[in-house]
Amino acid sequence: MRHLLQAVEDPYTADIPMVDDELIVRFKPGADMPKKGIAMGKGKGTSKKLLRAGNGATTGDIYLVKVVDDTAPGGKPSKAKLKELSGNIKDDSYVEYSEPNFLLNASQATTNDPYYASLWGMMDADAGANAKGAWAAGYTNCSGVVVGVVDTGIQITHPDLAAAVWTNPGEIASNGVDDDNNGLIDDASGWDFRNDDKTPYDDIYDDHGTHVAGTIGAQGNNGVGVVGVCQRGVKIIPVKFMGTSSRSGTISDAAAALWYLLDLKSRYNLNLVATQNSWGGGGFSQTLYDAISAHNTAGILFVAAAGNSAADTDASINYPSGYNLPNIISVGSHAQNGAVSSFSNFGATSVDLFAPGSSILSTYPSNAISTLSGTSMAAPHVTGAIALYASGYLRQYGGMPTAAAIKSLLMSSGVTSSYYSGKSVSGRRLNVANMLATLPPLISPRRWFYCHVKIYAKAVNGSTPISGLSVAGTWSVSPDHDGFTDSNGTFAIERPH
Ligand SMILES: [Ca+2]
Ligand SMILES: [Ca+2]
Ligand SMILES: [Ca+2]
Ligand SMILES: [Ca+2]
Repeated sequence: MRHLLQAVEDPYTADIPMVDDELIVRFKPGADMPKKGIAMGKGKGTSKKLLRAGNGATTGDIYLVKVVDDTAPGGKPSKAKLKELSGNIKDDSYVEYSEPNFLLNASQATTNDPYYASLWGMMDADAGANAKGAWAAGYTNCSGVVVGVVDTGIQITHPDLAAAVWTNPGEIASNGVDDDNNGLIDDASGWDFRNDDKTPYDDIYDDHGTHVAGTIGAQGNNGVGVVGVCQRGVKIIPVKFMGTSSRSGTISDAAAALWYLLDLKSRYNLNLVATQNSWGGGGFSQTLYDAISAHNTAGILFVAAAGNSAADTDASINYPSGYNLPNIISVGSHAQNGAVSSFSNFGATSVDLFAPGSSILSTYPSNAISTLSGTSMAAPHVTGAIALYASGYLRQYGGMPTAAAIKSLLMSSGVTSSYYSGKSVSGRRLNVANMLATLPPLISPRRWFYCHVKIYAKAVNGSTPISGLSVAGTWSVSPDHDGFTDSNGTFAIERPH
């Protein structure tokens, strides 16, 4: 069976999380301690733990083996190196097999991020938006989906954010050349429209955008800081238009940021599903209205903070959340007990829904984390939910959901409460698990491996069914190895992420 599994897919090159310096090794019966030591040594390995003792006659011992790469900083091997070390161990005649120690976190709601328990907005207790429930159903990954964070800058080197920062595929960083010919030199990781330069992070005053970005996509299960609604996979385009101690910007720079994102979407065919806009002020601007309208035409949602004036915005319009455009989602803030936050704007026709915004812990400049409150903190919970749903939909159905369908689902899947009736269009607060529950369930990692074994067994034996297989017909392995088709139709198998 092990050979079938290994042949189906090279796990060391696929996007499958594993402990980067561990292998699981099973020895053959008769391998004594010195022989095991020699075998492990061939892969720069030492015993970390005896996982299961063999019976001595027919089954050998199974060990967790720690390996090191002498040439790498900290001794941590790359995936390619881990594969090489595993192969060296496997080549020893006393070794039955050597395989990766996969991380089975995909369906785990709990992560190892140290401040996980403090993220009430992500939880299923109290009035949390229950991203945890979506994670528990296997939806942790936002791969394939891009969002634009239009804000102050973002600390793109933050250890909990770096993996989520979008990279411009057409731009070579720091060569002084506008490689993709979009008018901006070296816009390798977004752009700073406030200062007209390539650095989307400048100083501590880029705290607001850094915090917002973390709620969307701080890396999960990396042992660092917090976790965003998207535990991994999301790509955030940092588009700075506010800054300095006032965290202020201009309509002209905000519009330029939106035009930039619109161009990137079409230029690179990005699944840019939403922009995150936790800012407001000014009066009606035709320029900004037209820019957001152009995003509407392109199918990009515009998630906007409803504002922090504790005001009824049906009576006094807040911009940009109050523009009358179908792609705008205006988000108010609620507290941990579900009540509308004291500072939050509200409006029966001008605020679409509420989300967690009081005392929200997220990423902060200088590799830190910090607690902030505001509708600014509520909106990115919604943007993260949109990205998580869109990515799940993309994987299940092979295409992106429409902006209108996403907005409709957001509005209908939330939790109702008297707190929100008369104060919002939906009368609801965000519930991420309810959104993702409308997608087909993901299968468990164990089930997935089983299916792959069967696929391979069929593939090497042509059209003749192998005894013991439960599905007959002519199969073909799909290009991404995530599913197969049989003669009776298509049956997709989802790989948990
Ligand atoms: Ca460029
Ligand atoms: Ca360049
Ligand atoms: Ca800058
Ligand atoms: Ca983290």
